[in-house]
Amino acid sequence: MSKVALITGITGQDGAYLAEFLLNKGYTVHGIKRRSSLFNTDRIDHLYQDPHVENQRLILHYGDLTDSSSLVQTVQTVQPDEIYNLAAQSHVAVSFQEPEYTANSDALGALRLLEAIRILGLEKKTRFYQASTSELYGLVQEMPQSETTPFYPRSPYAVAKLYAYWITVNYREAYGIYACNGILFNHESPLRGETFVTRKITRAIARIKLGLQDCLYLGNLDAKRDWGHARDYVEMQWLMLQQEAPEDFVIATGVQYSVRDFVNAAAAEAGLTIRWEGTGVDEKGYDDQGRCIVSVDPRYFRPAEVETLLGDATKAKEKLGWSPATSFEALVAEMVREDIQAAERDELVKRHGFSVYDHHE
Ligand code: NDP
Ligand code: GDR
Repeated sequence: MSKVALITGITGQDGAYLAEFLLNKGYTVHGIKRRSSLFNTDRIDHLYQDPHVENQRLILHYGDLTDSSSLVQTVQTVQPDEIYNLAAQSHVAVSFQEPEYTANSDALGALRLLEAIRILGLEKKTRFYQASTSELYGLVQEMPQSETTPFYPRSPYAVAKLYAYWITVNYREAYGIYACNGILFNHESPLRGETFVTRKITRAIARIKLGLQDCLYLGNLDAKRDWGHARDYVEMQWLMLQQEAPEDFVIATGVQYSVRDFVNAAAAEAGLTIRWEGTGVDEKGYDDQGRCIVSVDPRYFRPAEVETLLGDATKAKEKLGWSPATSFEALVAEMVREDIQAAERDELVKRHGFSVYDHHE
């Protein structure tokens, strides 16, 4: 019998990589997707299996982290060996605009799933992975950050994830559920949502290169992050559920770059060089021909910022034998390459007289 996994957030960046990873390992994969007025399965369409064929190994269920009844029903139907709770309102800046919804989905969503395991008597069967985050460190208390670094969340998102972190630990200790937190630092890919800074940069650089966009507007260029590749990080999510005893792990590359460094690397990958001038809100980046292609826009500043994150993944390296396979340079190159291909398609469409729309978010 193949193992059965249930992934919440299967339509997101990590959900797509994890679903593919688990299918390749022989799992039957169930995913929870939200009802949307448009198709929202783009990232997993290549894995889609017709529900009319026999032995379907990828099965989607409608559900929502804010709706206990859908979660209990799905867990009961699926009887999963492993649950990966990846669903979340995952955008830090948006969490300042939707704090209550973020708490409901990101904090209480984890509780609802753990309660489903408990109510259905699956404490000994179902293992639980919680997508915890380096945002828990927020206003960092030490450099680099490890499993023992104190938390200091700086956004409604991070505060909600703090609850989810502790409720996972609590259900492990109180009910003996195999439940653990992966404290993952930022991880990116060509599947990254377009409004996170890395993808926003690679997409804009590609479009500027092809004449589809004039300027990239960004917020805090000095913010520093430890950026890895999502494909590497989902393997770790699985590894964490294969140990004898449940534990929490930091996952990170141990290397840090600023947002400005990321812009420079992406531009170089696309054959552009940027000359920076000015400081703070007046900082701008110019190309070889003196055109302003990057500009700071204070609308992207956050009410409270996380200035610097750098992870220490020694425990994962030692206990799980895990280390990231993709370098910063390779990550940037892959993202820029894929966004140039997408921009080339748009450019072709535009050249043939059709409209191409853009978002500035
Ligand atoms: P994405 O934003 O790409 O995906 C989030 C997923 O959650 C999507 O499938 C989304 O559905 C779904 N979702 C959102 N709200 C709900 C809800 N109320 N009910 C059910 N599903 C919902 O995030 P990532 O894949 O990047 O991240 C995965 C998880 O890991 C998240 O919990 C995130 O907070 C956490 N994390 C991410 C890190 C990163 O750097 N990527 C680092 C550390 C933690 P839809 O497609 O319909 O929007
Ligand atoms: P983050 O990722 O907040 O770390 O959360 P994001 O890419 O949104 O921001 C990283 C840093 O870049 C700065 N920044 C901008 N950010 C965005 N989105 N847009 C801009 O224009 C911009 N300009 C500068 C931000 O201020 C910030 O300092 C991500 C999410 O995936 C979370 O779900 C996850 O938990 C953490 O990573 C780890």
